[in-house]
Amino acid sequence: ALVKSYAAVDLGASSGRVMVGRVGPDSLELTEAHRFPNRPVRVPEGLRWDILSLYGGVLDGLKAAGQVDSVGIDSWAVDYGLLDADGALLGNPVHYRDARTEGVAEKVWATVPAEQLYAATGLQYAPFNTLYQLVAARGTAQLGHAERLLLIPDLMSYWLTGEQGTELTNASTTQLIDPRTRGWSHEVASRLGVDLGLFAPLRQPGDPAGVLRPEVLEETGLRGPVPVTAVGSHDTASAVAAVPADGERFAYICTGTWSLAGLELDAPVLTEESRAANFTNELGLDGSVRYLRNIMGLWLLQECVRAWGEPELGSLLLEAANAPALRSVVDAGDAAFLAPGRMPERIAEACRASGQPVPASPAEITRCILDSLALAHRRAIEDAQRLAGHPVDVVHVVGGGTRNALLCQLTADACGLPVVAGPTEAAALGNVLVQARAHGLVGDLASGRHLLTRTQPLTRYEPRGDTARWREAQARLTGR
Ligand code: ADP
Ligand code: LRH
Repeated sequence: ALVKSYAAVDLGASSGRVMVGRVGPDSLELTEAHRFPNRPVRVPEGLRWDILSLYGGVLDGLKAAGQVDSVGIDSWAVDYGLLDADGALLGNPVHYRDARTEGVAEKVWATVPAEQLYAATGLQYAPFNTLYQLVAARGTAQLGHAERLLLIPDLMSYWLTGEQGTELTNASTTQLIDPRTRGWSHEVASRLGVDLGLFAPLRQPGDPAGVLRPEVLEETGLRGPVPVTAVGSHDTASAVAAVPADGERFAYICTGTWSLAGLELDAPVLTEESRAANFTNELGLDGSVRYLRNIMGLWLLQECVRAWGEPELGSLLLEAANAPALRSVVDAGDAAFLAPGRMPERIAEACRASGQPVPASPAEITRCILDSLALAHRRAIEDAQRLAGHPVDVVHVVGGGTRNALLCQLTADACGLPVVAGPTEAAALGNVLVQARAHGLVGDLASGRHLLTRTQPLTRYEPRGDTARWREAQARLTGR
């Protein structure tokens, strides 16, 4: 049978990887060619991505992947590189956790009120939305010299091919796209003085995005031509494309550095109630909308583990499983946890401030984090169903957090719904599926998902016990 190979470059906030997907008429096999750390660097001017080291990792990964029929690239959202008139990168891309956007939203809302901004773009408030970053950068020498802005996956694609574009799913995280027309919001841009001419023309997932440059072929040992195919270049768009759901009555949680919890809809929800609940409408494949809330995710644990000197995760999670349940919880949706540093202390402080017992040992703090994440998952999925009028029977958990059985079980318990966990490398699989589809190997979103249910290992967790305990824990945080 005919089998094709696709390289999926997937850059997450904590690691980058190049995966190879082998796709046949009824088969899909994913293997890891190369994985490399993604370590942000703090320089005097702030927190930056080490973009050249990431690009080096991509090249190493393509070399390790060997001959493939196409390459697709996805990464975390919102961040970008600026190019000068010669096409050279101007400085290191700013990390979305950098402090430069503090206080910027208030300035933006003085010109375009938050209600109007939501009605026009459907994007939840997050300090790091590209729009706020661009307003924060106004007047800097770097932005003054910029002729082009490329989002991170588009920048990688440009370096690999020499061709520029702005892929739509990731563009929808800039807060400069109208989710109804799926085109630029000229009004928001002009009222806020953002030059849309900085952006390269929009591309749709599945569009051709050039071929690997001769120098890239030489460095990776690949035989040309190797096409690059635009995929859902926002990692969350790719991950949701690989949710192995059947039908429409499902919620998903993409768990990694973040937890992105919500629904797939066919139209945005732009009500005032939805804005107040901080739900976002990001654009997905085939006219779909990702209606979700950003939750701090395993970032909370990553930062603690870093503070504790990197103890082994497996034994820490075992101890956490035996620690008392729901003793203290924090609001895992709170942007107060966005910045790096002092995470165990910040979590302890939040517990103290809400009058709960203060977790002290790593096991207790880990349990507090996982209970808090499960609680935030519950709340997001409950709110999303209500706000969108879209009930669900099952919660699909994908991403790195599927390795955390305790988190999956607690999420099932908190939601009072079965959790189906897997695939772990969902973003890479969604990336592969869009490439395979562009080359005529798989059909629509639903048939790609069906292929996943037949080929990928999935684990089911049934809800245990009574959701009243979770309601009570929620009341400690919000009184509701
Ligand atoms: P991102 O794409 O945002 O970089 P991932 O989807 O790779 O994130 O998920 C990373 C997270 O997965 C880690 O923070 C960690 O909590 C979890 N994880 C990874 N490996 C394991 C493991 N062996 N056991 C439990 N959790 C794990
Ligand atoms: C996850 C993610 C998420 C964004 C955040 C900046 O990697 O793309 O969807 O909100 O990074």
